[in-house]
Amino acid sequence: MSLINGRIIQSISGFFYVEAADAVFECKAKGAFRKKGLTPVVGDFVTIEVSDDLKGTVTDISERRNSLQRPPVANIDILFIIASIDDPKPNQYVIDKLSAFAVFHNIEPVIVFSKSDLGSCADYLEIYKKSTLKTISCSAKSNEGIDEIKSLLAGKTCAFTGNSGVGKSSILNAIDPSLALPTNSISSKLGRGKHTTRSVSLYKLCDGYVADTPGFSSFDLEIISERIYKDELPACFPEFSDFSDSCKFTSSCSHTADKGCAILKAIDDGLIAKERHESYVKMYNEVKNFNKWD
Ligand SMILES: Nc1nc2c(ncn2[C@@H]2O[C@H](COP(=O)(O)OP(=O)(O)O)[C@@H](O)[C@H]2O)c(=O)[nH]1
Ligand SMILES: [Mg+2]
Ligand SMILES: [Zn+2]
Repeated sequence: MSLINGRIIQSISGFFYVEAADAVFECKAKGAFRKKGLTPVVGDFVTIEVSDDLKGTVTDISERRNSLQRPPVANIDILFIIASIDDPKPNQYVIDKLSAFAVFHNIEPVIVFSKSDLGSCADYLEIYKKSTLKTISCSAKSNEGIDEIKSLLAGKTCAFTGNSGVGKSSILNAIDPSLALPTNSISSKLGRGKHTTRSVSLYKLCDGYVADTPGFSSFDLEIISERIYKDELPACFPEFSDFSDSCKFTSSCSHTADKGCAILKAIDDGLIAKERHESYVKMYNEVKNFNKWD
């Protein structure tokens, strides 16, 4: 018996597949986790007790940097938010909501404007330039931006999200043709149905990991259902941080329309994009009645 450290890369009906010491071990979780209400998830860094050939028990779970519920996955470094410049057109509110969610969970959002061969994303880049969020213009057709995405993937655990049809599968295929993911796919819908039990996996891609394939379970917009409370929302818009402590009535300022709001002034001064603030206000109005004690 020996203890080794590894990472859960797949979970299927009670079994956890742990990559450790250049092998994959089929593991059960030790019973004590259940008493604590703790379930290992894909992406967890774990210690396993290896009994015999490639079988073992998860005995310890390292503290998670973040974790998502749908799909259940932990320790994500980057969320690639894909929005196509055309067919379908970008929905800025969706981009801002997803990026706010990522920031909230301590995940770096990278906004990818895809299908750059169909048009210019200059106007969007202008909006996001002041946001401090990373943006990439890319095309799976011309390969623009693909190397940049690759370089971000290296050594990281990532997830791709975005509406169906924006080109997620095409981008992943451009990064690694051996994935051969179906594109434009009804099959992705079929796949989704087939995988309703949601076995989750991490795939090796460019010296990094990608959570699932978008073929059957991208984050889509489901992740939005998790709650952010109104006092936590300003911090989800990184470009607000230089200003949010300077409002006249700091503790009560909602940064929506209040007198003496430093965020509103920064918009007037051209330091924060008004389009980003519009998304903030919209989100604020959605969450303002949530109470932590509900
Ligand atoms: N013009 C153009 N079309 C693309 C590009 N990437 C994907 N598409 C097309 O957009 C459609 C949806 O692509 P897909 O990768 O399946 O999107 P997904 O649903 O986000 O995985 C397909 O018809 C692709 O051929 C691109 O960079 N340029
Ligand atoms: Mg797809
Ligand atoms: Zn304010």
